[in-house]
Amino acid sequence: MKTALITGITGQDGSYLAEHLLTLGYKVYGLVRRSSGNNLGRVSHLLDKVEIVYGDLQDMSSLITAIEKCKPDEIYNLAAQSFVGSSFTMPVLTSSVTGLGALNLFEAARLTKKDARIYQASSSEMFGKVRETPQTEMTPFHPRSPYGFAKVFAHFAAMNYRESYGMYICSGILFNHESPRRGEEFVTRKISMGVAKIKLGLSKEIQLGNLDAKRDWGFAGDYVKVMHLMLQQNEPEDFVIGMGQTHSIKEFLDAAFAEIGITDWAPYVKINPDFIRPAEVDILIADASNARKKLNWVPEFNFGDLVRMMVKSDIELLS
Ligand code: NAP
Ligand code: F7E
Repeated sequence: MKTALITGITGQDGSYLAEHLLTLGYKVYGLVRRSSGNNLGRVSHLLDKVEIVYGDLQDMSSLITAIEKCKPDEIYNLAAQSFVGSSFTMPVLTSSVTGLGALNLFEAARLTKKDARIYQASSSEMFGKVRETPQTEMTPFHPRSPYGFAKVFAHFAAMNYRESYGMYICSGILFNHESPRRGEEFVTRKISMGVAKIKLGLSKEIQLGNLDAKRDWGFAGDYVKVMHLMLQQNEPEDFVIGMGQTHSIKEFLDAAFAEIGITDWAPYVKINPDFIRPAEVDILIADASNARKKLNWVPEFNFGDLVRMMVKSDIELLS
């Protein structure tokens, strides 16, 4: 039986990845940080199947203790301050957790379990002001937020630990992936939740920022499978993962409101300048042909399926 340690198990991806690895027969440990409230909501249904170890990416001794305890064959580093908007208001914390935190983990693994295979959650936000379209593994980075530059730091740290110490570390450069478990501050969930509230008469409007930005959106449940595949190759390699299709926020609104029979959503959407960022990533679109070819990765859910799933789930949740 293989053993995996997931940092960020309480997040969107961590919860889907834990389910996936349990299905594959893994012993799963999850690193959880201390909270004054309950941060185990997304994994509450798994608590009798996974083992929780307490620690924080900012505290290297807690990472060393966790790795010594779990002796993982595979480590999935999903923990991060992952919200781009908050990274502008908390740039130092974001750099500390999302950037230096990853380095703490690589160093802890180097010192205690150098042969563990490591997955690093890199991001399409590293491409930022894109230098070419679509983006591949070879596209240069030009991050546009503290979150983006913290991820670039972690990405290059992963590459250097691979090259300097021969460690098996892969970075998945994942484009936006969403689900009914997405945090409510992200635009897709904000829309699916807002549309559900409007449908149920609980709200009259959704307040948003820039509606012209375009993203390559997929389903998180599909994307965690590729994290596992990346750690099963003979040689470690970085991969771009996305659907290869881009949609604007307006197109997401079209599809979400269509689910409740509304074709003209303009009366329900207000622009609030508070949600416009100091710098924007205008358009992202992935060329994931390398992953499709080498990892045989085929996502099950397309853009329409995703929007339908999220709106339906939020209507059920609020009903
Ligand atoms: P998420 O829902 O925001 O989850 C983040 C996780 O990190 C949570 O479990 C959180 O714990 C944990 N965490 C935060 N600070 C921590 C710290 N100091 N020490 C230990 N744990 C900490 O993010 P996600 O959407 O699942 O994304 C997973 C990873 O993929 C992240 O690294 C993200 O940056 C990256 N990524 C995401 C996407 C996407 O579209 N979703 C795309 C590319 C890359 P709490 O529950 O206690 O807050
Ligand atoms: O914004 C625009 C916003 O916050 C998407 C994270 O998982 O994916 C995610 O980062 C777009 C941006 O995601 C609102 O300006 C308009 O252009 O849902 P988001 P993100 O910034 O793309 C990447 C790949 C990650 O790695 C990150 O961890 O939507 N937008 N109005 C808005 N965004 C939000 N949040 N709220 C609005 O009201």
